[in-house]
Amino acid sequence: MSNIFIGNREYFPGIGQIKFEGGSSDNPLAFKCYEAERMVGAKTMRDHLRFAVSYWHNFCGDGSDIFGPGTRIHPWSEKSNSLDAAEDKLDAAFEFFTKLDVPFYCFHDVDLAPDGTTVAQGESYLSHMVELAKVRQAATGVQLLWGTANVFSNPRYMNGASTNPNFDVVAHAGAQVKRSLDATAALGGKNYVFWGGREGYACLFNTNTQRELDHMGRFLSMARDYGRSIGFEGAFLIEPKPMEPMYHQYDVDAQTVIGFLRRYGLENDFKLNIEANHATLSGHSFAHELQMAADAGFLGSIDANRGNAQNGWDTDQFPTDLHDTVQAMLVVLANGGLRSGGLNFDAKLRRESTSLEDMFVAHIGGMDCFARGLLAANSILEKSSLSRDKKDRYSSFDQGPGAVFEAGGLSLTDLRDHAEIIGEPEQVSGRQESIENMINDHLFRT
Ligand code: XUL
Ligand code: CO
Repeated sequence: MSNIFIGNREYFPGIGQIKFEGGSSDNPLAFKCYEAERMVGAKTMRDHLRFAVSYWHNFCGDGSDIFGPGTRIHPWSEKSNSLDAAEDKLDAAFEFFTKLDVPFYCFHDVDLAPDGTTVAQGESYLSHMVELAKVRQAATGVQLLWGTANVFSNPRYMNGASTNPNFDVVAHAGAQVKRSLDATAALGGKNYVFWGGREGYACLFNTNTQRELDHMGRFLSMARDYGRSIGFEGAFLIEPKPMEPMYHQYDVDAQTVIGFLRRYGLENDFKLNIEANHATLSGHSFAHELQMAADAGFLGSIDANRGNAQNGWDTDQFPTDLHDTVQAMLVVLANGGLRSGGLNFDAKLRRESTSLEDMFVAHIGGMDCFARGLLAANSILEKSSLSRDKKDRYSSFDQGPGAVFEAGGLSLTDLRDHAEIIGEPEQVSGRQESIENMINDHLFRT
């Protein structure tokens, strides 16, 4: 990948190519563990982790929150014409991707191009920006992990997008998803994401949940059919989240979404994009959500971030918790990797982190955190007895009546008769503490 910036302005002066310097380096602008070409098992770190930078948090978000305006000044947002500003933002984004040396990025339609005041104008702005992005992708080798439509910010979506009670709003959501699918396909996107930001309700009294869920199923089928008709071959991904902004969102968690996809016949084209902070919002752990998705064959991609143990909202902090990343990478490795998915940092700087350098530092920390998680998980799988012990724990189902039970060959009466014959089962320790200690031992060996 060449380290270039296109256009006539450097947006991150003084910051060069971020390099691997190893664990003894004190340089905040260097990788301590992530070494893109290092082999871990059969693949490089780059191919295992497939890192992506999110367009919205870095190049659009400026630190504003509901209590106050932004705190970061973006040199790419100076132009008053919104299309000119979008072009500058694109140059800044590709400079950032290449200096950080990430293979992928992700965007919403309105991150890349201004929304426009009519459907046709929005389409033409987006296709203009797609042509520019295409040139920059070709020049740098950075690829699109996924595209998506922002069908939750515009006030028209206050009661939902595909689940809106007003068909006219559903049609606008269709127009936006169509243009976003066009953009994603044109840029060779590996996946297309649906996060149902306002697909849910604020008040059950005024909501026909059955009809809204049917509408969402219909809408997603139409999007799938359109995507396939224009040659998009990637995976469609649903990103579960239980709440925020709505009181209740339909895509609560992995198991809920998998049930929904099967109910509406979408299981062959759709997978899940699991976000760490959404997992904890739904009362689960990040690893739990990954495991549920992987078990059912629905693990598509990951939005990497973390929440905050003290608050109950989506803080979208950069991942720094090694236990989280080890557990996540154990699931990913056992799954045989992320395939067309990747690790997208759906994470934002704190409002108080006001320097543009902080953007690099935050990503470097997140990348090192997942690289350490990868090394520890790989070491656990290769050198410890974890996989074998887990398998042995279920050995009573590998032969004899246990195997017949799994195959569906026993009745409830057969279970009763077996219980009477064997008497009280032998007690077997789950050895949780021993496993937890072993995981820490491997973490500090990497
Ligand atoms: C919101 C969220 C989104 C999706 C894409 O919580 O995670 O940024 O990832 O719309
Ligand atoms: Co997300």
